[in-house]
Amino acid sequence: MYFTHAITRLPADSVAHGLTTASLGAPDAELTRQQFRNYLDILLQLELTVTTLPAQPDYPDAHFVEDTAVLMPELAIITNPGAPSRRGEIHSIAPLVSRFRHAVWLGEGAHMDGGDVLMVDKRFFIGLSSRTNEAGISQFAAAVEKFGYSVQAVPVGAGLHLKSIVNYVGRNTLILSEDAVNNPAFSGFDQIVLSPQEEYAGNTLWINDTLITPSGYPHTLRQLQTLGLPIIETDTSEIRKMDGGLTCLSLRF
Ligand code: CIR
Repeated sequence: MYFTHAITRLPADSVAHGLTTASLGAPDAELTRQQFRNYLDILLQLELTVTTLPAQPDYPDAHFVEDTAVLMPELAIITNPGAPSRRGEIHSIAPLVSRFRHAVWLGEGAHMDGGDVLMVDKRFFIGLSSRTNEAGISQFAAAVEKFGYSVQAVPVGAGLHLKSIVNYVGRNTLILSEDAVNNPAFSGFDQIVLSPQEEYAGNTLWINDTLITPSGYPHTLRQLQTLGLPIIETDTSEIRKMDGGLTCLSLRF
């Protein structure tokens, strides 16, 4: 998958009012924006065309745009986010996504966060989580299977989303938590297993064969270096305080 575009949203001053389980204290809004700007610089350095939407102060989680849509070459799914406080975010994302892709909306009672959707070529692994339900996965599958995609549900125990604990990092390799290692869904891949103290670094983002990884996770960095791909480290301390990571901050297509 080669990406040419990204959609992002500026974090609002109200970021600290978003949802979190992290117990790491309140994020600083200005430092959040600085870390976001550094992230934009990386996307631009990778030659993506980036569209950045204005901040949405009434939706303090809205800069985690990944949760609102899933884009593939043939279509886009507009999700119905699992957290009630985030459902309104889709109304400002959908018109923009619709400029690039035919958009299919999940219906009533079907819930999904894009953070649960891991796409590897024509395969989707979708976390069955506190945010994504079976109806969400089956409606998603009905929309994408006709384009030759397979969909496999993966129950998520620990962590907010599937991609909080499993990500694709190129070279037929997944980076994943110890909990996910023995999941048969992932048996066909080479695996980089995260040490429990560095689990957060599992949210490493693979874009056009470059890896973007949070700074401050030296063991994971050494493991990633074995892949031989260029690696960019960036500080996400404030994003992490709100349960966010590098994948959440953009929609890539
Ligand atoms: C939330 O709880 O919804 C946000 N505070 C964090 C969302 C992170 N999104 C992602 O990992 N895709």
